[in-house]
Amino acid sequence: MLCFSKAVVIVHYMSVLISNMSEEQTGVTKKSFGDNNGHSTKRLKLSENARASFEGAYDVSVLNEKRTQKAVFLQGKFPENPEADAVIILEQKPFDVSPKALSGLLSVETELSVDMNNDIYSTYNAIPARGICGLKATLIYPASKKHINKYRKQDIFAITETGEDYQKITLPYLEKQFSNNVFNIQWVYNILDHKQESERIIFEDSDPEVGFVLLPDMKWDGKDAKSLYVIAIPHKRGIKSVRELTGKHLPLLENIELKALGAIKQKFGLDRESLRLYFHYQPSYYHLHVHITHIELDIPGTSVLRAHLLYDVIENIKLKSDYYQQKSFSFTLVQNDPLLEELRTNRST
Ligand code: M7G
Repeated sequence: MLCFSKAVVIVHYMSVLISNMSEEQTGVTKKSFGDNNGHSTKRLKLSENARASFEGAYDVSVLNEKRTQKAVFLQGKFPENPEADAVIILEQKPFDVSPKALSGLLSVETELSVDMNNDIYSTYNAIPARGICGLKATLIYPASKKHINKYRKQDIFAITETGEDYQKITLPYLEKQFSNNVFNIQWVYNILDHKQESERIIFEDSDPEVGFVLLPDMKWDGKDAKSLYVIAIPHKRGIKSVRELTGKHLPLLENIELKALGAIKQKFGLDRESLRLYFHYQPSYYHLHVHITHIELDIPGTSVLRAHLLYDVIENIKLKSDYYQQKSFSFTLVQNDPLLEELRTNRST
């Protein structure tokens, strides 16, 4: 119920923003959205799949709910395309603790109704003024079955893949998926080609062999450095994951480590000691990329069953050029992931 009312708030807020835009800015060619905190925003180039509101969403079901993360993962449809599914993720944003935001929050504008009161203790249902506390909404539309599976609550299993399993099972499986366009990484190419998100780029080295683009991950709003989450995406195409890295990629990895750290220090004032730089194995998207997050950010995807530190990867490759072709990887897969069945049935161990 709470989520529903918050969802209504965000839909309403987006509608207000849209109504404030000029005609040239409305529809799919809209150039910008503001954000909920009234910060000025850069003008964004929007893809044709971006929406002005969630109005008319139907067949909505809950894929998963994470109470500690205060997030709900929904599946639904929009009237213009009953064939297409959407994944909508609604999350509570961290508080803005700037003096301006706090004085707005602790004011008559925040409606209080008492839930409980005993002596010096009281709790309230507090409804802040519109524009003070928003939700982060993520839309994947149209969403593939793989996206829906990714966000659906499912049992997970830890499985081990040897180097031989990768060659004989995982790689052929991935190639089949690529040819069926299941692992679509158009969003990565849009970034590398400056077709989308170019205004968000923090740093770029355009060398085709060792260069990369550094920009905020979709999960980060780019504001609070304590929740920094950026990704470094190499310009070089065709390296699917950490599994394919060898000695010849050392210049690329060292370049990312050096220049990404330099750019983050310059822009956000954060040192290497406050950051983790890592790969995911298995990743969701098979174009090599490095995740860079603030160490205090407590997020899924940093566990021993998925994250591989960039420093360790560099060191291991220096010790043995084909380390990542030889190594066995353990990782988790969800119940419905076809790769789980492939590995369970065919792997050597
Ligand atoms: P991953 O390890 O392949 O998969 O990381 P994961 O999502 O299961 O962690 C891909 C990373 O890219 C994730 O951290 C995503 O949040 C991020 N990401 C995904 N997409 C589709 C986009 C996008 O369009 N823009 C940006 N900036 N980040 C994205």
